[in-house]
Amino acid sequence: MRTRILGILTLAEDYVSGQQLAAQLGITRAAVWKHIQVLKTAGYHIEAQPNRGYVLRDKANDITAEAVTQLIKGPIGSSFHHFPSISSTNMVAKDGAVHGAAHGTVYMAEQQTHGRGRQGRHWSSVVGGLWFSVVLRPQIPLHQVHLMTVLTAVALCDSLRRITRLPGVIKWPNDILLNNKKVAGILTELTAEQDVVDFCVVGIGLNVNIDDSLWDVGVREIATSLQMVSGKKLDRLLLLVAICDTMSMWLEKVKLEGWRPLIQAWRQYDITLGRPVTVLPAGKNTSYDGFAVDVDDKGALLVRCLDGSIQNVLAGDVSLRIKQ
Ligand code: BTX
Repeated sequence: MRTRILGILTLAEDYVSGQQLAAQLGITRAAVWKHIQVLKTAGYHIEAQPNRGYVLRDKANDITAEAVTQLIKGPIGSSFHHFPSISSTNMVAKDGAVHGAAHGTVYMAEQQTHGRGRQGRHWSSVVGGLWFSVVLRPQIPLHQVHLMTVLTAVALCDSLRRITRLPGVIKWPNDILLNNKKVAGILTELTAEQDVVDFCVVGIGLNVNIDDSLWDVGVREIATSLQMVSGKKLDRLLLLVAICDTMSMWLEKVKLEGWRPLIQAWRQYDITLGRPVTVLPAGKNTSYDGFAVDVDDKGALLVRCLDGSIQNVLAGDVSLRIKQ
């Protein structure tokens, strides 16, 4: 609810009345007032004027463990570790998980010196982005772990739409694109015992307030940031809390209703389906062409090959290139 209030105030040009907020959110004006008090305690500069309503003055807020844990509703992020600079949040989160970090613990850094992508690739992590990793103990069989990447990608797209109105889409399995350029990436790593996932660490890299002059030429050609697309600086705290809460919401929904609603949401966001693709299996030099037809209940992409056979392509095993 608080992130929704912040979302409305962030996008508003002027004061928003308590009545308007209450009507839009389906809560009472007194409840709106209470949420605003918590937001102020978390550091948001919200001004209230009788007869006019509320206005958010500083639209970007510092990320601190106190502010995050005050705003977070679900288990993801309820334990939060914040570092100015570390090697890789995935590495620190894996170490934390090995030493017993609880489900939902988040490790975040303002910058990473050795940010990692899949298959040992480098992930540029300069100041201004959101670089964080979530420890998950989802109690699922090993063959379903790819669905954690799917869940995170859906939560990212949901949050981007809600907070920024930017139409992020998923390029299977782990890229979020805006204007055909990569705005976010997801790196899922796991430890399993006897076919059951002990824990997995989902690393999320989201380019928020980054100017492309900070990137190497190679990254500049394929990447974008929310600031570059929207033309303004965005509130990283609000985005972080929205992503964590949306992940919590989807994990709960999956527990109650199974994977189907998640896969349906994924289908709406994915731009890979129905497109010709080139699949490059991990560690191989030869690729094959096909047509992305669907995703199955393990999170595998189903690719119809040129000979008509169907290949199940699992996240982490392949790179996909969408032909223009
Ligand atoms: P990936 O292997 O799909 O993408 C890596 C590729 O993306 C690189 O080879 C480069 O071409 C490009 N790239 C590098 N940096 C950026 C950037 N900032 N924006 C867009 N494109 C870029 C994607 O792997 C998974 C990335 C996960 C990153 C998070 S950050 C928090 C956590 N900690 C950590 O070390 N990794 C994860």
